Amino acid sequence: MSDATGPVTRAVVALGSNLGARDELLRDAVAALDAVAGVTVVSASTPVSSVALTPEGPDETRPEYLNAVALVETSLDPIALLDALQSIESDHGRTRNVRWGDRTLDLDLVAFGDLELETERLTLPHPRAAERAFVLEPWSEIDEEARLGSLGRVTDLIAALPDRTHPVPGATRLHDGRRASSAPAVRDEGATA
Ligand code: PH2
Ligand code: MG
Ligand code: MG
Repeated sequence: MSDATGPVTRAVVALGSNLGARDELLRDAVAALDAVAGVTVVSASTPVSSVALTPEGPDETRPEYLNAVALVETSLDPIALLDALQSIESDHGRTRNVRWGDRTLDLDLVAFGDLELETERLTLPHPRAAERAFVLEPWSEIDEEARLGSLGRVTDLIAALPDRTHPVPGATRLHDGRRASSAPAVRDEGATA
């Protein structure tokens, strides 16, 4: 199905959920993403909590979001990756009736290597990512050096934002970042060094 022989690109995927078993939905989505032929999840952040953003601004009367970011390596082209994201959304009960409405699962392609693209279906980098703490903060957790296209360092963009996300007590990373590396999966609990 996928072209596994194509060049490998590092892509950034933002995950969000404000309906249902949110943490489980995000974890399932990361596993489903990793299972797509031609996609390997390199790491995925700890979920954070954020107030629902609407076209009128933050709305505390709406269910809160859990948001996270996954870094993937893919041999797919950006549209094929977008198709895969949308099919994972549908598999997890996502319906598309209200723009910016409450949703079980939202998977947004934030960046695809350094590619700049503007088509009806897909704009890269994601045109609103720079304003969204719920994208930039989890991204910087898993890539401190991340840059958002010509807009510069993600950590600098975060510093310029008025709002913050909130940590979720007891939350753990959606992907530990070891599976995709060549390093053995050794746990370091109990190490004293
Ligand atoms: N996604 C939206 C609309 N509003 N608000 C938060 N906090 N997090 C989101 O992921 C989000 C949102 C549309 O995709
Ligand atoms: Mg979105
Ligand atoms: Mg979306």
